[in-house]
Amino acid sequence: MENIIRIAVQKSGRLSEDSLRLIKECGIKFYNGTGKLKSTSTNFPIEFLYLRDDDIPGYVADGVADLGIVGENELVEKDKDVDIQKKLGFSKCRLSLAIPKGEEYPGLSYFQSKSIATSYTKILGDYLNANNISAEIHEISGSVEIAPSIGLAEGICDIVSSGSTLMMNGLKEVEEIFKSEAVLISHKGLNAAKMAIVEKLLFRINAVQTGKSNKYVLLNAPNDSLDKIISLIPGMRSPTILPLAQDGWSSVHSVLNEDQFWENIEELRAAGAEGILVVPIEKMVL
Ligand code: PRT
Ligand code: ZN
Repeated sequence: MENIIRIAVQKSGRLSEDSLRLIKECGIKFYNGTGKLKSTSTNFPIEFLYLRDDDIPGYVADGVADLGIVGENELVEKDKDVDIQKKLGFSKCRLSLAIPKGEEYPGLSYFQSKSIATSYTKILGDYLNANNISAEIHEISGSVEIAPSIGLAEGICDIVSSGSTLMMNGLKEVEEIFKSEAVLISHKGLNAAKMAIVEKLLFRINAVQTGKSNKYVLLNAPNDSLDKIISLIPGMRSPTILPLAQDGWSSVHSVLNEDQFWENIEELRAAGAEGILVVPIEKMVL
């Protein structure tokens, strides 16, 4: 069992699909039939445990799992001692304070001596302490948004992404107290054999992420504007220039960050570029 790592992922919920997709994009094959609690990859030394997200930080801290994918909100709330290897860029959300929308909000002092319903008692408690507010924290595990309307609490602290759940429940967001996204965590003190496998996985995750933020761009350009166009899309080392069958024209191939492409598109066209194709990159190793 030494030369295999175990990763804990959410069994079903907002993190599961993106977690498994990322692993698949890394070229790691596995079968996750419904209802399975455990599976093993056929082409990479990794085993999967399918768990509730609440349990993932603890399993990784205890070393039952070597790695885990979990939201930062859950990780910080559970207060477990693990290493964060990488932010994964999905399941982005925020933890916010909200109050009934008709209430006037003068600032954080609003919450002084009030009651707040939340599932995140640690993050909220730390935040209120740091801001010298003393409020009564009412712990509930779900449907936090209905607490004010049924008289359970005066405000709430919960995860928000689009904000529509707050709106539907007659609440307004007044303070963002924590920003979260999915993170890859690891057990502290993994041995060298396991760490080598983790490094291999990280290498692949980086290649997938770098590929996603870059595009392969192909365009046709008149030869007399090539210098200008090359300066706009410099590429990894330098662009590839191939002559077209038509005299005086070339095809230019380059790789660039998508934002950089959009920033330069007008100048590229003004310089005579045409037939511009932007193609996704699956993996990219720098
Ligand atoms: O069963 P298990 O315990 O594994 O799952 P869970 O029900 O505890 O968690 P799940 O699957 O709902 O969420 C997992 C993680 O996804 C969270 O810990 C966050 O890190 C992240 N995440 C991202 C979200 C949201 N977006 C989100 N919108 N978690 C919850 N929500 C809920 C929020 O609580 C609120 O009820 O969605 C509602 C708000 O959404 P909007 O879009 O209306 O603002
Ligand atoms: Zn949960």
